[in-house]
Amino acid sequence: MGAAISDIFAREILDSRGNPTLEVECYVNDILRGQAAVPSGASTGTHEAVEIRDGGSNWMGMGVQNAIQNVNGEIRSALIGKDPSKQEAIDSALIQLDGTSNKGRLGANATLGASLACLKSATEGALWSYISSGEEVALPVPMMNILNGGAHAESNVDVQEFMVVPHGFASFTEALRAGVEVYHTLKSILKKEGLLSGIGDEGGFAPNLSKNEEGLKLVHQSIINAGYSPGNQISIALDIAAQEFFDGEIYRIDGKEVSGLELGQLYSSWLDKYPITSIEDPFGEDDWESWIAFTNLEGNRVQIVGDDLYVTNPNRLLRGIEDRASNSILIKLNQIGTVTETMEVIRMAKEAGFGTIISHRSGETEDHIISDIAVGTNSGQIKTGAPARSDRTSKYNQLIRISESGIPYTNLF
Ligand code: 2PG
Ligand code: MG
Repeated sequence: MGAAISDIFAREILDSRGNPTLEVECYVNDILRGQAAVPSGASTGTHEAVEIRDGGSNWMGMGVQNAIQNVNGEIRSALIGKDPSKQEAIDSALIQLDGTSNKGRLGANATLGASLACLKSATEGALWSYISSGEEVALPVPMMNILNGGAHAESNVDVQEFMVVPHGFASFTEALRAGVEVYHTLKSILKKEGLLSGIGDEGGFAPNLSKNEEGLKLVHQSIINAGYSPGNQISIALDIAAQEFFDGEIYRIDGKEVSGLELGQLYSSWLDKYPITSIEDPFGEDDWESWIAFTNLEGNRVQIVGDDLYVTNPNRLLRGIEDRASNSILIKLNQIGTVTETMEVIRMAKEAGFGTIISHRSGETEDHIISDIAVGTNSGQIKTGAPARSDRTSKYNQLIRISESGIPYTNLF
């Protein structure tokens, strides 16, 4: 008997924010082979595939019982008997079964859980190696979110993520150690200045600051105090998540109302002063005009990353490539809802010369499949939060394990 999916089973588990999410299991020839959990965003893009939540009073309306029923009913029936190594056939069955353009009927949380569980069940060997199918691989440069603001923190900071990017190292493990040392150094600086409060959803510190630029100063100082060379060894990356403070016309930042053009000028002034290598979502998700103007102006000196802009959707990415709206894309599997569609977007982005960053969500679980996907697709970069809390460290720890295979560290920036 050849390998065939014999059962698919979903259960409700908890994510890192204490909200329910799906964990899906895939059985092959009656043996459990793959188990995958689905993440969930807070600063979600309007154009993302739909995550189904139950509403009502249980779990403050956040339950996923309907999505679970979709997996344990329709999806299970559609996938039983399929060869787990035929990911494209599995995913096209899911897409057809859903029948909508945004996974709104079955839920992208249901389809992604099933799709990922099948991917994991297709190999007994290293998942990254299976995904790469013999192509060149490297360990990704991590973007480590050490200071949280925006929708991920109860602070007055508008910028959602201040990240350190330890690119100037010979190996992934040295780079990770440097990033961790900067994280601890930031903690001691904040403590000394009386700014240490709690941490945000992605494990970074979440102080109140007088201005967004203070975050840049603090991170820059932390790199220096930790003994590293800013720009040469460790740079700064930002996720502005500007949609969160955009009303369709005006951006509200630092207590001021500014146009897209003025916001771009603020970023340019930051680029002049700080070693920033990457800016994500500098403008709203449909403010294409500001994206295009800023990429035209600064695209040669900084990576400009579309997250809410593209939502890992091939049609939106195509527009961005044609219009040169950015030079890089953030990849989140649950924004599109299947493995195959995600792989297609990565391929399109690479062909266009775009940077690719595999990303976690602010609501995560202990599942570390994105680490294998980042290596297996040779994405070059991974964004997976602070080096703190198990929902974040599980990804870094998996990359440490993968690094033992002796594959090189990506050479970037
Ligand atoms: C982002 C993500 C992850 P969320 O905006 O890039 O950091 O946040 O999952 O809340 O969309
Ligand atoms: Mg983002």
